[in-house]
Amino acid sequence: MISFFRFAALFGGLIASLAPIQAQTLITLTPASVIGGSPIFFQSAYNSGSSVYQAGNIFNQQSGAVNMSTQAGNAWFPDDTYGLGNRFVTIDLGASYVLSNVQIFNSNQADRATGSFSLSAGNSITAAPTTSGFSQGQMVSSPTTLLAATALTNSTSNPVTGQTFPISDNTAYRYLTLRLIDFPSSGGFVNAGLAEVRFYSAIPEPSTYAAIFGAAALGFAVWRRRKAAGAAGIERT
Ligand SMILES: [Ca+2]
Repeated sequence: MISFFRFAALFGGLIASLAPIQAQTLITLTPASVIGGSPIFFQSAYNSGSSVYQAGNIFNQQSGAVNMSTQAGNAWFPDDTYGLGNRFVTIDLGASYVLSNVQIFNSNQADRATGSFSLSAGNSITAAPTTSGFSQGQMVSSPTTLLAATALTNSTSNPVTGQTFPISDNTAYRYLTLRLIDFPSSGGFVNAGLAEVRFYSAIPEPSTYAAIFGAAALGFAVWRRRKAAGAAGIERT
């Protein structure tokens, strides 16, 4: 008969084995997760009918290698027509998360440059001011800085090499602002080529909690059954 202590030890081992998953839970986003940013270009994925590279392209390759062999439609080349203040995107994670890190695939092809970015967060949004007749969608209200100016290095390889940046803030946030700070620009576009951005949560997804609870309930039921069998004189080992 399994003892309660043995059950507790087994369950403890299960929890310990899940610990690495907790630090690397991907929050899967889509182009529609971008709810604000550079005028007219912030939403959805690449529009093949123009030369626009929309911000939604940073969330269209959320698993596997980030392939830039067909660069059009895979990256965000921010519009810089309206100045530095417009080099940002507002991201809706869909729920509040404590973030453990952000992974950025910065595709700097031969005609691109390096620069730095910042990341801030909050739990409420407000309509962005309309600039030159264009709506910029939503902005994060009173954002907290998660990452101050942080350098992004070149990746000229294909697939693009990702760079991972740890986030130490333990507050759960739903909305993020990703801002490009000092990339040079030309021809009205910032010379950055953000291919993909992936956010990882420090807290298990609800499905992970369900798995933990399910395993605990199953283990406890087995323990109770064996205990009952033992009390009835049917010894099982
Ligand atoms: Ca992409």
